[in-house]
Amino acid sequence: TPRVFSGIKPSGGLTLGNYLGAIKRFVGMQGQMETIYCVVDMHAITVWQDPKELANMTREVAAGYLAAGLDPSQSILFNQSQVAAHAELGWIFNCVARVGWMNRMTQFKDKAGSNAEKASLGLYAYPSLMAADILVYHATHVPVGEDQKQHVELTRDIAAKFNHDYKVDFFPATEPVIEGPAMRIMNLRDGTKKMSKSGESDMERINMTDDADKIAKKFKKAKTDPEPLPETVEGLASRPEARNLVEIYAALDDTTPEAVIAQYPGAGWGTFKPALADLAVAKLAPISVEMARFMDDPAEIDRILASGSEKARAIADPILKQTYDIVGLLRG
Ligand code: AQP
Repeated sequence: TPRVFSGIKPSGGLTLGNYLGAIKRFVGMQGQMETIYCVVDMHAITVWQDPKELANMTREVAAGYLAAGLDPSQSILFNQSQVAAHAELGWIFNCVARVGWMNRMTQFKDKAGSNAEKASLGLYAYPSLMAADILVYHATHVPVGEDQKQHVELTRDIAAKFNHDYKVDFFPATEPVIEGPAMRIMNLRDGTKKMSKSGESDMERINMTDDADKIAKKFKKAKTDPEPLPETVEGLASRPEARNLVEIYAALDDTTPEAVIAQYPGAGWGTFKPALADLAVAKLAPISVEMARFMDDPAEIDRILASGSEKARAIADPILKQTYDIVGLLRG
């Protein structure tokens, strides 16, 4: 049976990239299949996190899920560290995955930068824990943005090697679900870099908690080339900043870049940017109001995460037990 798993790291405030590339699609899959959505706090600590901030950001990601429409009675919502099976299977996968595979992961290279020697071992092994997050539920579908595609492919490689080494047909081949116009939302100041929670400047990103003025200001200051919008989408080909703004508009409005260009053919930035800001405010404001309401009651968020963790353990623990049996690890 199809089962969806995905997660978001509480490594900073949620961005428009997380919303369009992940959360909005998580909501779209709810009710269609069994859905399990996690706040992956153990991934967040692969780089330094202030403990108080980590707890706060974990609640903020949960509040973002709830405010956008994830419903704890329809989806399992929880934080990773409350379900020990993720870490336990992660260790087994560290013994299945090869160092050479990890060396090919582009996200590690991006995040570790030129000083890989000083990166945490956890950051290096991150994709192996991510494979465990997915496979401890035998999840078949993982909605992610383009940036995570390589990690889901590695998950398939780990599952295949485990099945092959132990001569079993146990872990499924997971499909990354990457579709729609917003799979890679770019940084507003540099159209060749992705929009990230932990990017240097706040002006690079739209945060889900930004108010209308901030959103308008950030789009107004967003980098563009001096040309107006083209008459057809082909004209966006070598214009990363222009293409990004058109794709953001399309994703927010549930339409295609073609339709956006058809609506604003040849428009100048003085017309398009305010229209984009108005659309973003119209879509995000109701969610940010709800997020603030949830954040006012942290005990309620903690209760929802604890109850989701219990449901998650009910699926994960038997799969982990079977894995231990296959590997030959005794568990009475
Ligand atoms: N810019 C983006 N465009 C589309 N999708 C995105 N996602 C993140 N940024 C974009 C998707 O959001 C989900 C959660 O990502 P994550 O928090 O686990 O890790 P990340 O991809 O490393 O996100 P950030 O925002 O860039 O965090 P930091 O700066 O802390 O590393 C994933 O499905 C991701 O594809």
